[in-house]
Amino acid sequence: ALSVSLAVAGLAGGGAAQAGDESVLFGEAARMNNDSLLWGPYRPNVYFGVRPRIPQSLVAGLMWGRADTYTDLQNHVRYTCEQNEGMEGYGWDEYDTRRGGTQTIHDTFNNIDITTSFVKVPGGAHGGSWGARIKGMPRGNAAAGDDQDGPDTSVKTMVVFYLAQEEEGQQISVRDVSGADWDEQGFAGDITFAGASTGLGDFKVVVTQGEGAHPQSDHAYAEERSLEKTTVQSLTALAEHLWQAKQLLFRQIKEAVDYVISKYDPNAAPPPWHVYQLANQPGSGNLHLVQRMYEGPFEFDVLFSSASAGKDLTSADVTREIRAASETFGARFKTAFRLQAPYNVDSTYREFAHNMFSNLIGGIGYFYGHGIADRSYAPAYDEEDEGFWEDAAQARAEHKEQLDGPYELFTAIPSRPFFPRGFLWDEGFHLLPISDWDMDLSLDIVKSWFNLMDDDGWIAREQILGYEARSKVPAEFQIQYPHYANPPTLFFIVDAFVNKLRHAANGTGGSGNDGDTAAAAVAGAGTSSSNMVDNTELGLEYLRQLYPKLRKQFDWFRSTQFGDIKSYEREAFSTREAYRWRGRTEAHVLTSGLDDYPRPQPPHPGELHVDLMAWMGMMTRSLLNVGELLGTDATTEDAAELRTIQEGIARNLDDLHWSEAEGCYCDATVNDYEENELVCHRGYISLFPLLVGLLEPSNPKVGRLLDLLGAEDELFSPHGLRSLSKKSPLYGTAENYWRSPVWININYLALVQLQSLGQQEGPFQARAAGLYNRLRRNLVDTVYASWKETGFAWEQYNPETGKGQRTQHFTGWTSLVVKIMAMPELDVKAGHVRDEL
Ligand code: 6A9
Repeated sequence: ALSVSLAVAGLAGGGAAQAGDESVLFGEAARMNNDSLLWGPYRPNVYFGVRPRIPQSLVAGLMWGRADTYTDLQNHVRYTCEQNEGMEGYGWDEYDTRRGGTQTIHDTFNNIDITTSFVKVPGGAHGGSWGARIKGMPRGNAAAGDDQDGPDTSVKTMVVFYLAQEEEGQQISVRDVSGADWDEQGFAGDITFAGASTGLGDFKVVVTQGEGAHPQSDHAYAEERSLEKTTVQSLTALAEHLWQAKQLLFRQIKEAVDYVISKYDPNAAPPPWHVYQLANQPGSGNLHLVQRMYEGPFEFDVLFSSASAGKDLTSADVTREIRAASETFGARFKTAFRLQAPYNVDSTYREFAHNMFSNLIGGIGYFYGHGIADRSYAPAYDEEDEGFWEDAAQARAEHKEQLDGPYELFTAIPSRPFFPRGFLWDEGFHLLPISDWDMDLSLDIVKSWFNLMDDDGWIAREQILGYEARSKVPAEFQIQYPHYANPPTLFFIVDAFVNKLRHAANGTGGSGNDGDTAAAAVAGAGTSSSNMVDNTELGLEYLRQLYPKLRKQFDWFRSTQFGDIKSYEREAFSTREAYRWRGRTEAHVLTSGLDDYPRPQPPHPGELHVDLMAWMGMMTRSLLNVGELLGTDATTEDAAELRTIQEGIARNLDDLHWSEAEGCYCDATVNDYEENELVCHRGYISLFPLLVGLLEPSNPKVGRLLDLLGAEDELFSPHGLRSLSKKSPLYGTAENYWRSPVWININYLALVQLQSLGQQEGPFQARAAGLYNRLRRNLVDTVYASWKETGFAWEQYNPETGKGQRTQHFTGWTSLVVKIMAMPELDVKAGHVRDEL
């Protein structure tokens, strides 16, 4: 309990979180709560990398590659996650942020399966200790066509594990070892490093000898460099270069190669696995490369022991913890996600669900560094005049962007190989399954995002923090603009939490999943999983501190994304509620999240966007809910104003955006004759007020929207809801990103609303229940089939074939499939439900 109240204290700091702001980020108080979250594979952009949630600290990572030929190793050393490296699937099979788990990497080119297990052991004053077990198991001998004959034990693999110290002025040193284990050629036993850093205190890292055979070389070079030995190179690099560990490794390998070339005739060179062996140069430095050459299977451990834990971690501890983590994971998963028929019988569905969820939660990362923003606040950015998008483009070209921050962010990510960084509206979706598993973890991430909010209430849509993150993004996409929004989905988590607290207060134990309570029971002693759901007082305190930030973001939306309705007969509207996404171009409204979804053409400053209006309605409702639960003076004072806004939104949604002719909601614009006009591109946008739950079940508009949603020649496909109606002239055109493909996040929203309609009395109950059951199965079956076939989750799904497409290994909101599997099938056969069908 103590640690939780301290964590809550961390939220109190106002304004943007700047590095060095002790109260918000680095205070001892915040650190204590961090304990069970301190360490993790928080570098999701690499196949396996460990770091703590501390800005400049110890980081570790793994690289490997096949060393059978000279060119194999040059071109196929694996480090950062990349698409199209011939991986036959990789990722976490089981992962729990507070304990650890196991990842498998099926590396077909290098003909090896790599397993990385990671476990944490609490203890001491610095976030405890951790262990990693790295295993390599050669795959079948494909070249010889005998896949079935078991592993190809002749595969030669170079493995490099590295440790780097990002903190200036802090070193790590190889500890003196007894002469027996060590000579100038390398190490024969365990290798021990010792170091210290501000956040971690003193620590020790052991890379164990482990097991595995080494390749042979009968070349004379063997006198100088023994393949039996592990070599260590201790280097000193510029701190900002440390993330480029692979380049630094290759620089050292080149030295080794040059040495061989200088010594031997190229026609009589040693074999590649010998040539690429690093010279053994152990010592002190901020980068230590530990290299081994293996033939066949191998295994070794990395044991990080925090000195204050008082006890060194051993391989036996790691073995025990890996087993315990796996047992706990399975038990906890069953209570957090009760898979429902027909997905509750076949164990491959369970494996699929474990995998999807573990990749989401195992993809959580910690990012630190500067972002880039254009804070020029140029007049053209007000986007007030006709032709505004051209003026804005001009202004963007003329203004110099600046470094912003540094900031830190703890967040899940959409995709490890392609988008390994925070995206604002993706995050609300990521946290939905994560909050079923560990609400406190979700709340910690929400807190991290709200600490990024600037004094105006703006949070940048895409968080590209630091050199490493920026290296993946073309320059023109790096700049964030403080007048650009993105859907406020973090409010989903606020809602989920408010509901939990309400149920806890009523003693009803919560609806749906009881993940937290159950999980806490299963996890038992030893994990410091604070629980703000059970401890209502702490939960309320968290919300009391978050509320002003939520309100501030809401005010930012209202003051920057307002719609211009002066050309409308304003008296007709109870308030001025009308909204427009800023930052649109002719082709894109990236800020809406639905990038190329068709919008009015040409863009017009009088344009109104129905999806944004719906999001504002959702935000208003959410603020009211928090306020009601808290019942503080401030929230009571806000309530009257918020209710007026809520009524205004409800009314203006219908007055400004509903088309009776089309039977759906539409964007609006001002046409050539200065008249207001609805622009209806039937698809996701047409459904938005329904998707975020703003419509009463008895509202006849619901019926019209279900017509659109359920029509097989419009949105309803065998693989989920299409983003645009199949009948739309723009269906599947141009970039075709949000113009036909099936997206799981929007489908999930639809499913939740269909379920709710299907469970309550109302004129559309039967229809909604039927659509719900079919949509649910279509979605799960589609994501499952592609996973079965390719080993991956995908960014979107083809509405015709159901195949996953665009970004591979998109483990972000596609993981919502886990929640979908845990949603109950509705009994449409019962009573009147059947009659209406
Ligand atoms: C640009 C590319 C090598 C696009 O999932 C993240 C976002 C969503 O928020 C959004 O709704 N994705 C969706 O329409 C991916 C955006 C990636 C932008 C990266 C640079 C690098 O090129």
